[in-house]
Amino acid sequence: MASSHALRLHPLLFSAAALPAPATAAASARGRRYSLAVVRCSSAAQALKIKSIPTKPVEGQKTGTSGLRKKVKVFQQENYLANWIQALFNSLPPEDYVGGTLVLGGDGRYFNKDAAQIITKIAAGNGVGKILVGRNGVLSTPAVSAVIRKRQANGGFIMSASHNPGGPDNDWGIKFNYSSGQPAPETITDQIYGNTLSISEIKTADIPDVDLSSLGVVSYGDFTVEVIDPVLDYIELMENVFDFQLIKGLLSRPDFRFVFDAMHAVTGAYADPIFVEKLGADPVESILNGIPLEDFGHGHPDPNLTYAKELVFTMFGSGAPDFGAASDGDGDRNMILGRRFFVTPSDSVAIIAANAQAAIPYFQSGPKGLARSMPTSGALDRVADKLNVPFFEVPTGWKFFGNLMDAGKLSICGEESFGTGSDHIREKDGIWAVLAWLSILAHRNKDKKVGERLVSVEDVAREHWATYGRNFFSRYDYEECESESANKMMEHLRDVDGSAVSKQGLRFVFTDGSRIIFRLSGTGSAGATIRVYIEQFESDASKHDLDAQIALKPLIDLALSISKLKDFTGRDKPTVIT
Ligand code: VG1
Ligand code: CO
Repeated sequence: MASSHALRLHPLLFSAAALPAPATAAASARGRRYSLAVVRCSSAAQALKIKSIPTKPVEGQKTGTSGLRKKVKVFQQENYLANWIQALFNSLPPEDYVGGTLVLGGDGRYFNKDAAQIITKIAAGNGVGKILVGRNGVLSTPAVSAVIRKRQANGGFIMSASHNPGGPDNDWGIKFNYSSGQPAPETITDQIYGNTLSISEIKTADIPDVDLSSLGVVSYGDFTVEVIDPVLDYIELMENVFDFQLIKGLLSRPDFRFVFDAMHAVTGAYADPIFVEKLGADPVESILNGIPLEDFGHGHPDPNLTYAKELVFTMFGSGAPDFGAASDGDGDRNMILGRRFFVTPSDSVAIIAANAQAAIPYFQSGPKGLARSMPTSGALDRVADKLNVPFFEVPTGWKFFGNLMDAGKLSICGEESFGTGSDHIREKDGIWAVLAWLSILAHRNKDKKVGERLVSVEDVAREHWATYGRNFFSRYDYEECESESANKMMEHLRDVDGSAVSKQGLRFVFTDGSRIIFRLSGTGSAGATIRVYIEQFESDASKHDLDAQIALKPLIDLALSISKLKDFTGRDKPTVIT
């Protein structure tokens, strides 16, 4: 098989132009029931004093796949963050922020508290009317998107490096979302970068640090900061999208066991109020690592088979629960597991799309359209075909889905990198994906009596493959390789057919539809991460049982040999296999 692939490969370049258009947080989440009693309200009547601080450009402030991500120590350099924030205001039309409202939140990682004060003061210094900030600066990425939309804000800041580790020696990041709740498009991020290269002045308000620890409103002249509950708006939205009674019926069954791993990251603040308090999951067994910590408990908050170790151990061990899930640093990714069964994210989005109309009230008229990022497997394409709805392929990164959603053409979409979501907001949404899966299982099992065999996660996936065929998929990540050798490897691959450079990566598509894709990550903060994506379709149900690593072995071997990956990088094993 490998040699026939080798003879018929057609390297294609992917071009964007071709496309259609902390402990305290958990405690405060619990405390929200009493929150109305502690609302502060104060104002300092005098006019706001604005200071102008001279500054110099700093190199390297170009945003990647999702915002600006660097080591904390880099962000702690004088004016490093302030420069970027001021460059952002210099890039936006004044009518988009002067007198307007911006949302501010983050995943609770180290440096967020300092950053929240810096951002608030520069926003005030540039004429922003109001900052809506999550208590203690906490808001998950999907919650920021939800709050922007619900409160009709002009945009918002997300303080997070997402799945990258946190703490004084690790990563920090910042991202700006626009009024639809969607990550700023490249036109804006390119302008911000341009402005970081010529910046000479930072405008900041001369106000004291704002107390973000309790709910309330405080004003300085015309500028207001409102500290909001990080969970309430988001829960309300989830209750509108899903049938909570249906899910509660499943989670309170004595014969269904559920576990969610918050990885000591932001969803720790959301998991208990949603899964336990609202939906009746077991308060003792169901939440793992539920206390958000500034360094994620020294963990790597990336919900995959390598880094979500505790969950994987639980779900693949004896006496495993029926359903397991995890989310990342900022709560936008998800991993779905059944008992001793991994649902690959490319399959997960396809399965959610195929079952959405039946199981999720928000989609009762059926999805309007479906979309995936380029390296994500074609499983979703087959569902779009069958449902007879429009289908779109976009480059890697959630910012490319928003316009299609705003145009009413897209309801459900996903990325192979554990990102799944819909047009209820403009970000991928980890808890949404978990609730979507629980809805599917609840729907399938709603008439099952206790003691009857329940339809499992694995059953749902196998049925899906039997209907649509199986797109075997795997991704190999080689993290923190030496940048120069990674670039040389990509150049070597381009030389395979002499094609031009494309920042979206390089893909080899075979006549049977199999694909090998090579990409360099745009979210790392040190060295280069090489991603190799491998996909092969199998319609024959008798072969669906195969382990993906076995089914894909010939293609994987071919990918490693044509890229000469080992020669270039010296790596003989990937850091992460999905
Ligand atoms: C990765 C993923 C991409 C995702 C991005 C942001 O980017 O591959 O699909 O959109 O992270 O996700 P890259 O360039 O490293 O491959 V998150 O949860 O880190 O904001
Ligand atoms: Co994330």
